Amino acid sequence: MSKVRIGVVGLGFFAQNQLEAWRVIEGVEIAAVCDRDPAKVEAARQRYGVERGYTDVAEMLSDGGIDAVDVATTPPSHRAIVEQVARAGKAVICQKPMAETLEDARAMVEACRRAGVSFTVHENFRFQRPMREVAGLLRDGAIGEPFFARISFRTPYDVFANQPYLATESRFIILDLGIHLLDLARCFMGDARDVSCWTKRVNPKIRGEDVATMVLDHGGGRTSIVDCSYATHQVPDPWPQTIVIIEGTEGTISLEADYRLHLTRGAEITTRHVPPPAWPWSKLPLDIIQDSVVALQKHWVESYLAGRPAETSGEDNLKVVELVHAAYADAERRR
Ligand code: NAD
Ligand code: 89Y
Repeated sequence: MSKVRIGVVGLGFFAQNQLEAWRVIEGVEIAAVCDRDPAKVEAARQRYGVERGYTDVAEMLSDGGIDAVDVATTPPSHRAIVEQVARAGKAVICQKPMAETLEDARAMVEACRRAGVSFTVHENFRFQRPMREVAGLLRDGAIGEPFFARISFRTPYDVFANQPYLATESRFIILDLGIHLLDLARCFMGDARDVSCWTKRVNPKIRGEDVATMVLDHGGGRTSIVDCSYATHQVPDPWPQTIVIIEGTEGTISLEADYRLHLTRGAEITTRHVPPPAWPWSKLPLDIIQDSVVALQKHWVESYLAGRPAETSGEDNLKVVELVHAAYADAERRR
């Protein structure tokens, strides 16, 4: 069977993980790379052994020979590129956040629906190995009916060193990082129907909020607290780990730092160590995210070949984008 031919657009900081992952996944090949910066195109062509390189998406698409486009540019460019790819009739994967505004996100989902192309968001936190384990326990009924969750990501990590654009955005932590945690909350507790939110900027050198606390109503008395901070003094720094607690009618699941997963039922506790598998390019402590990229992209290939939407389809992810904007609206109302 011929390989699925991927064109990767945006060859910056995070795309390197996506390119490494495509290389180890069976049944796909990187057919072309594209970035508006020619130096990055040349570097990616050399490093990943890709013949075709472009500085313009339109040119890459018109040359043909591509089945799907993986968009790893920064958010302001997402809508235009996704719509362009949809018009060309190709499947599209787009990094989170799908778009900066709800209006753009809705338009992107609609454009792909109208063009009849599959649209997936590269929402990878739910593909982290420990998160798959937690979801599996919930699915197996290990704690009965879940009624409370806390999903927490707090760190002093200097995230702006690798991603300087995050310091200048008027909206930072919910749109960039909270979006992953809100998706996890949905994944574990079901869709949310309401969100309350409080935000704060602690770091005076950045423009947006770097601390957020959100309370979600999942219906039927189920609630979750989703909290994140890039301003927390903490030693050792858990970055980039997410801490999870889920309480259910028959037990509690607790994912602590260093991937210790506890399952408590009555007076009994069982503990497992669930670290991510290592890849040749894994770089501690980012290995958890790097492995999730492989897992998501493998899932995408399986879904694409089976002709079904991926778990993180555009339509599904729109619900997370809606939550993000509802959270900002609530925080602004309180202010
Ligand atoms: P980056 O600035 O390092 O790279 C973006 C690249 O896109 C740059 O090389 C830029 O030249 C290129 N680009 C921008 N607009 C373009 C256009 N119209 N055509 C062609 N190339 C264009 O950014 P990054 O930190 O790699 O972030 C990229 C995306 O990845 C963002 O959406 C970010 O939120 C996401 N991200 C996800 C994770 C995760 O864990 N899922 C982690 C980091 C970043
Ligand atoms: O961009 C963000 C993401 O998606 O995961 C972590 C991150 O790199 C910084 O908050």
